[in-house]
Amino acid sequence: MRNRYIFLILILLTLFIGDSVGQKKQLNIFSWAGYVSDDIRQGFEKEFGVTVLVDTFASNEDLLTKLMAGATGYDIIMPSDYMVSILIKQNLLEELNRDNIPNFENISPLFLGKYFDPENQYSIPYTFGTAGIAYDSAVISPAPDSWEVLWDKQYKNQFSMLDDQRETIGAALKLLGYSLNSTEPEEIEAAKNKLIEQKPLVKQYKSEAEELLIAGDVVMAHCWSGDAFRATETRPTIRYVIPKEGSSQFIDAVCIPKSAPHKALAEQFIDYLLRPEVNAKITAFTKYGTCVPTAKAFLPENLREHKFIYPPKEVLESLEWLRDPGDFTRHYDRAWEEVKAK
Ligand code: N2P
Repeated sequence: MRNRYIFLILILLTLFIGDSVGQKKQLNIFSWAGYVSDDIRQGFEKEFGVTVLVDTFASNEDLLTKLMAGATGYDIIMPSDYMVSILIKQNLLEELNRDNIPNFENISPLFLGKYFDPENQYSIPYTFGTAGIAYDSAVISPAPDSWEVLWDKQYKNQFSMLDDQRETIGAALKLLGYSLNSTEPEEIEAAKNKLIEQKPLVKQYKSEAEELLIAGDVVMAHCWSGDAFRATETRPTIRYVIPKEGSSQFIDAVCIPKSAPHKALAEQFIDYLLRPEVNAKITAFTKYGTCVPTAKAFLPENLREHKFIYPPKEVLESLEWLRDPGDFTRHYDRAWEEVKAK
């Protein structure tokens, strides 16, 4: 009899403990690789008594495809500027309730009211950066200053290109002297042909270029500024250049998808990210710029004004934002499919 009681109590205890663990709320983030540090994740988990899971995508188009295919379960997503406008148009984003995000006021006005979400009803900025070329100065000399270097046969199989249709078609468009946002079919055709011509030289199309640079798999990469910056920590001879023909700049945003299961928690997370000391951790980890000026006080000197993050004025003037080309997107889709299929 006594044994039976003990058995029953054990079962009840297991159920109870199991249940309270099962009840822990989960915040599901869908983001770029190398964007949410363990530090940020665990800080939120501890303070709010929840679990945070991070899943990654490699491009804005990947994110869109998954959301359009009905992916649910994500509470936080991190699209770039032009993709924010596309997601708004597709009615896939939840409006943010500013009352739940008091730290919104910490954001610099420089990063608010942009074309992709003029009232910031759906997005807050996470980081900003550029695309360019990272190269190992111990191997590549003279220092490249043009996209042309990515078509130079002597670097066959030694470099990677972003696995990103807008960025990579964009690099070819820029080399040809066109806009990143061209809506001229002949210009897209010319960029496509340029990329097909380049393809035999490319070691890999990969958006997480810092991994290739750090491993020494490539000595040059079409990549984003923060990823190049991160690679320099392991390989100090790595440099980053924004080609003279111009390139792209971006703001990556934080949004809540319409289908988010935990909206209130997602808003708490956004507010948490906007605390100056937490926001500083974003820059310290990703090596992209902070949109919260008071975060700079928590950053080491070298991250406050670094040229990888803050290019000089004449370089800034050569940058374009990627924009939603509307129905013309299918020309980009098709050109990219053809390049990848070759
Ligand atoms: C970080 C990727 C940066 C995203 N690994 C560029 N929008």
